[in-house]
Amino acid sequence: EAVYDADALQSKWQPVWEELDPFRAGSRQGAEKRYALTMFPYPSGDLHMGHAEVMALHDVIARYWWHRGFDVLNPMGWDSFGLPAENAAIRNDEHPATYTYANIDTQFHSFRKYAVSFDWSRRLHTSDPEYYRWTQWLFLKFRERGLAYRKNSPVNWCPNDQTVLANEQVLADGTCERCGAVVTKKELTQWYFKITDFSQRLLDGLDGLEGSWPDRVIHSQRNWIGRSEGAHVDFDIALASGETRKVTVFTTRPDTLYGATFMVVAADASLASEIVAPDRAAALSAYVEEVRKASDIDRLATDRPKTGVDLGVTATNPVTGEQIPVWAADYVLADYGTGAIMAVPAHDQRDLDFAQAFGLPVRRVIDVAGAEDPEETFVATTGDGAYVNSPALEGLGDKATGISTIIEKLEADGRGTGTVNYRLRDWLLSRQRFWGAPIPIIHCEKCGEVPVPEDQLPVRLPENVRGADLKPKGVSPLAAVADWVNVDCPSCGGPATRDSDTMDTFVDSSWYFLRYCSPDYTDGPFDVEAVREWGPIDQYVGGMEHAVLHLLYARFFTYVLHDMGMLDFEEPFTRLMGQGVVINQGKKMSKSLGNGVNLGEQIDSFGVDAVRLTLVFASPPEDNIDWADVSPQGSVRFLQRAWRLSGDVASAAGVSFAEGDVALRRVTHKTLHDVEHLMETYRFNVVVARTMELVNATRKAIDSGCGPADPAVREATEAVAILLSLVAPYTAEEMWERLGHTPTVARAGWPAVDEALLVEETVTAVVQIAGKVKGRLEVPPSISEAELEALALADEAVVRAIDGRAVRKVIVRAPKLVNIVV
Ligand code: ANZ
Ligand code: ZN
Repeated sequence: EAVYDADALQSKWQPVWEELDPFRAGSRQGAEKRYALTMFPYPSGDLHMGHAEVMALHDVIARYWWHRGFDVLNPMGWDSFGLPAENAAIRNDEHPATYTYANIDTQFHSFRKYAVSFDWSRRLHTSDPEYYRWTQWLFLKFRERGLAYRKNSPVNWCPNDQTVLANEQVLADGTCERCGAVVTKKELTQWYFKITDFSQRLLDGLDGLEGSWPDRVIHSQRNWIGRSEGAHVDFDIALASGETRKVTVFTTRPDTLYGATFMVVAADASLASEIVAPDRAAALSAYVEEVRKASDIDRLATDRPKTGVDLGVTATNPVTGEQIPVWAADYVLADYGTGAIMAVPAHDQRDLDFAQAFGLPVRRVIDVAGAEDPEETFVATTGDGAYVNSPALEGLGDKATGISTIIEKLEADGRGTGTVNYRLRDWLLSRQRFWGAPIPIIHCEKCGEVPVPEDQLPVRLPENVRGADLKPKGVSPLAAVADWVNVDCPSCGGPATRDSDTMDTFVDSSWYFLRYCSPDYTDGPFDVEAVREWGPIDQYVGGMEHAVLHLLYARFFTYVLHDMGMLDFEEPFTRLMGQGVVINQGKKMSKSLGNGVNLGEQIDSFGVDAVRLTLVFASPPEDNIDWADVSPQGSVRFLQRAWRLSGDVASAAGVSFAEGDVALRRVTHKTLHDVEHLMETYRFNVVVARTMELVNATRKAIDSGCGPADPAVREATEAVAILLSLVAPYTAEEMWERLGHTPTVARAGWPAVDEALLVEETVTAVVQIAGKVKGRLEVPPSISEAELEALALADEAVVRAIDGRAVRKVIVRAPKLVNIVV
């Protein structure tokens, strides 16, 4: 007898599929189109378990769509700019392209072996000049629309990677997303995308994604955009020079204005140094030195001892007319709101801590029932209550009325306005690194910023750079490449220099999914018609570490391209599936723990199919998978069992019965029917479980008499092959061939479910009263005694026959007989 040999199946079928090329998008003319997308990998090393998991889950969907008759676009490429290639180039004295394209090649071959149903004709690499030409073009278009601009401001700086980082790339603990170093601040002139123009639209768009995107992703994006309603309130500051300067604060509680007993401005904002009294200036600059070392997270922490500097000037509270002191402190951030706050110590704990530390006055303006006086307890009261010490508000019923009343008053007096504030900041896109798309701008002393003319794109990266040339020095390595950086100004022809920064790699990945629709297009980043055909993406699958970064940036790009008239949709990803991660022995895999699982070794030991099946079967997609808890060996055994069915059917071919075993047919059709529903809710692990049950039922049917030649056995085995093709393509293809079909099972189509076979089989139960038949019930054969008794006693004919007499005894023989004694 033949043996199941995963290796042999892989070497047999991989070349056949490569020849057949069954997953070409557009190969099913006239069919409804579906776009399945999975996040493209970064080419560092070979594919790992994480990739294997995402791709296995993603492929279940794409392959299912082919079976269901759709014309499917399922492309793959590489997010191939970025730091690891640059670091490797420094180590190996090479150009970053060497590492990048070598790894792409390795990963490509692994993908092929792993047998994901990609359309490889659409492959792209973001580091190819043909691609980044359009990244640069988009940058210029954004700039034309005022959505890319340069400004000088304190930015997040990673001292290890020697580059700036976007806010989104600084983790909650204030460290670099990439390398874990503590991020500091540095004053630099940098390029930004004006994503803040889209805050409200990006927020509104999330409403429509509810139910189609994981809740936690929607939630994190809402938080990240961080909408707060409140007011801008103007305070006049009497400067030491005798002049008056208007300073605006942002507050979510303008109704507490009567309790604003001092004002605080961000120590590191220019405002502080502009208003400080001359005799306090030295103290301020010493303090600012300290502040620059702290991360934003630390600065906002409530449990941190409060520090600050009295600026030696006073502001007028616009409703009380009082002169209140103005301080600079680090707990007010320079780039949030207006960088200045009115402090209401009675009702804000940070303000109260500050007041306590520096002996500043506290005035309660809300009397919260049952709460003690914050002036005595040093616990700020934040609950609702009655307004006190607030002439314009006393007697008002609630906070909302208080807020709207004070805003009306401020607006009438010309001292403030109601406003909405967002936490979202503009996207800092320049990076002082080499391996990215150069920013296509030329700086000319005479003309200023001059865009590189479109017909001169791409601005190619120089090739004569390697190893030590790439060492981080705080400015981009490109700045030192003289023959690259020095150019003639495109506008006046005079001497000029190229912008030497490159773009954040998240720019590259913000539009790649559009490029896939027409990867070789040369008249623009994408063919508008092709995207109209395929877009938006019906199903996106990827890691949830991108909840805010990539998924927010890609949405922003899509909104802009929509406004440019290039897209007719605003949201790029109609449905999003987020999956957990593969861990080992309860912990994240890591070099230091030595608990890494090598994908290649797993494949060598168990075969591609068993690894894929194990990953899909382990848990619902969103859960983490602990590799220590799963059994790839068990998967191999199951695949063998399934495969053996096809052998049995093949050797019994020729014999045929008219009907086939109905019980097995019911199992087959019920399975197919249920799988259709399980697919909609991503219950892929249950799909595998149901396939296992079908294999067992088929084996049982063969053994218990109907034999391998029964057409119901063939039908069941074909269904198994098709179901397995979603997760274990090699085994499924081999089964398909043994069943007498030509490849490929991937394009076999989904078997039609016979509704008649879904109706559960019933038997007739007879109900007797005093030995006479009084009723008949159609019941499932598995009905319990109790259920049958209840059904019988509720039956209309039986109730009529009992006619109100007392029931003395009920004898039940499920599922056939009920005898009632009255
Ligand atoms: C007075 C007040 C009284 C405040 C009160 C709160 C409670 P969210 O909701 O996060 O938007 N704030 C404003 N700008 C700030 C900055 N640059 N750095 C630190 N804190 C800042 O928070 C808005 C509130 O945070 C504002 O409302 C302000 O304090 C503070 F009982 O103003 B509030
Ligand atoms: Zn010029």
